Amino acid sequence: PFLENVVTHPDFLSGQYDTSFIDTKPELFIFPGRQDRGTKLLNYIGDVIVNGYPGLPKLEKKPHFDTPRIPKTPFSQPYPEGTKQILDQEGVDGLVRWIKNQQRVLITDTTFRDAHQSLFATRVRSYDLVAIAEATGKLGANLFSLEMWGGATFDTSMRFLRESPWERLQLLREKIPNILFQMLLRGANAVGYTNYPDNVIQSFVKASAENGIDLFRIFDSLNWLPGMQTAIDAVRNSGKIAEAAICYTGDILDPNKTKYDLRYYVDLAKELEKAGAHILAIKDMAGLLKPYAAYKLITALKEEVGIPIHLHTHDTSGNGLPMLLKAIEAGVDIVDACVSSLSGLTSQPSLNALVAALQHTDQDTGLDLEHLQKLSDYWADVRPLYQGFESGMKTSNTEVYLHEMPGGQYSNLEQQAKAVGLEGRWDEVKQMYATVNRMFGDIVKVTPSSKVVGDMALFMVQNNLTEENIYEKGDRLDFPESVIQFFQGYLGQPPGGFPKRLQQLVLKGRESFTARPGELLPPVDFDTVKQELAEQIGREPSELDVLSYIMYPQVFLQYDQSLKEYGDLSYLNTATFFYGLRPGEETSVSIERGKTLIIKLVEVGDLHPDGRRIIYFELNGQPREITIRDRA
Ligand code: BTN
Ligand code: 3PY
Ligand code: ZN
Repeated sequence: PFLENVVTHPDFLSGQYDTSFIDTKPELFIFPGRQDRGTKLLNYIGDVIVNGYPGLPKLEKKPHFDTPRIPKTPFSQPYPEGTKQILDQEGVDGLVRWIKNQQRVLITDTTFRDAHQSLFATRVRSYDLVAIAEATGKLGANLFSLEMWGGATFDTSMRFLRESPWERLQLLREKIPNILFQMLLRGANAVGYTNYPDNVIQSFVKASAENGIDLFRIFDSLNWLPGMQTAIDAVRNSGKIAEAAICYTGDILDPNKTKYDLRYYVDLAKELEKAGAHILAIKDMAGLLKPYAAYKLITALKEEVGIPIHLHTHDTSGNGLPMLLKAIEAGVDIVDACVSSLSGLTSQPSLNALVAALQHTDQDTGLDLEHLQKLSDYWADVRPLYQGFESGMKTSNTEVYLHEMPGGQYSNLEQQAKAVGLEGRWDEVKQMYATVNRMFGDIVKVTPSSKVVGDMALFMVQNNLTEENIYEKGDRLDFPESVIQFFQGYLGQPPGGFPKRLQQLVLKGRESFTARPGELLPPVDFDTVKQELAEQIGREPSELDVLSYIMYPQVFLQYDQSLKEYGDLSYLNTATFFYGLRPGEETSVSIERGKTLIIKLVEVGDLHPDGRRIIYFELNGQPREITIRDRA
């Protein structure tokens, strides 16, 4: 709805239009035409001022934000050498040897990816990441890695932030040459929600490696090994680190939960080691791994596998830090945390607290608490800019042990529930999420399987379905597309298979399969796609554009349309991007080295009878008027 012209109109995109489309929707055929960058930016800012930013409530007045404090000390000093140099000089095997030789526990900082994915729906912009990148490289040089890409960031950066995920990677790589870059890769789903053909996975991994990713954390949303093998092989072939993940669910200490017991995890770990993993990850995406369970799990895994173990969790229950400490006691090699001002709740446990807890022990991390404080201060200043995307969760909550919702899903599903009219029924949705999991036979819930459970939960609450009445009412209902595809086998096979009765109810005669989807999907012909895309966007796409388009066709086209209409918005500061300007306020936008635009809002004009407003700006001191349609 934001980009309103013909090629982004839903009827046009879905092919549901005829020639009367032009007569009934003339406003969609007004194109901004060829404009200079300044005018394009004014159009964007004008639109945000008049209509607000989609997904944020439109405020009467732009809130005040403090300028984030960027630490000054490190800029004159060179980057200390870090793990990136070990990898580049000694290769993957050398790095793995180095990990094993460390007495201390190593730490991955997830601030640039999972922390904001889990706290505010993955909305952090490149602008705010790039601004703190150099300081992070210098002050955090003793970190093992930065998780800074993949997961939901690829989608959201184009869809909501109108910026290129690839450029983010390149910019950060330039500014952080010393710490390993880590991404989250959803196995055969890459960074999407559905399986892709094998050659797409291979090309995507290759491009990610070439543009700066060193370590790939690979998981399958059902813990189905065949869904991970192509990605593991592709990462190994790129000369990068293949970290294969076990997604943790249930509770190995609970004798009533037998489906995912210690044996299950140990067996899977051995399979992943055999499959070629350089590192084993325990991916506790919901924060279900409890402290004493962690001790037991890590102890067993250290006995049974030879590769280093990397532990990831979420602090939703409040048990995150004690859990990490028990895992460290049991000998885990690497753990994930994030700067304290973005830690806790559905995010990771606090890096600062962990570092403090280990000071003066034989596990001392070598990280400097004062340095980390500076990074945390920066993010404390940035956080209010994203407040509108935060969930309502105020405290940690052991309810997560009941609904088992991944941290990265919580704030998103809450937004989705509001969007489909279930505001005020969030408690019911959470309950239903647990019910759906039971109905599905107790599955691993992580993107994309968690999205299927979430979609089904919303669907059931909306349609007043229950575990009991679904078999009568469900005959007449079309289930959500993601649920149908899940039961067909498009996300792979869950341990123990699908519940047959529910599968039949959902599929209504459609066929299902148990083969690996990647084997059934024909390879993508990149040249053909490139031509098709060139025609759609009217320019020669880069290889990276083609990959983005294959991953997210509509989202990429919308992003490209945004580039044409508004230019590259990644240079705008975040307060202006989300909230525009207030009358009299001025902002400077450095659009390239040595080229700065000074934009001042003078006044917002009255609403004209035709629904338009004139916005009076100054651009580099020259008066400029922009006409914006008020969609209120
Ligand atoms: C600052 O100067 O304080 C913030 C730096 C932000 C840099 C942004 S990131 C996206 C865009 N592309 C660039 O090369 N620079 C800006
Ligand atoms: C993702 O796939 O984006 C996740 O963070 C899963 O935990
Ligand atoms: Zn996570």
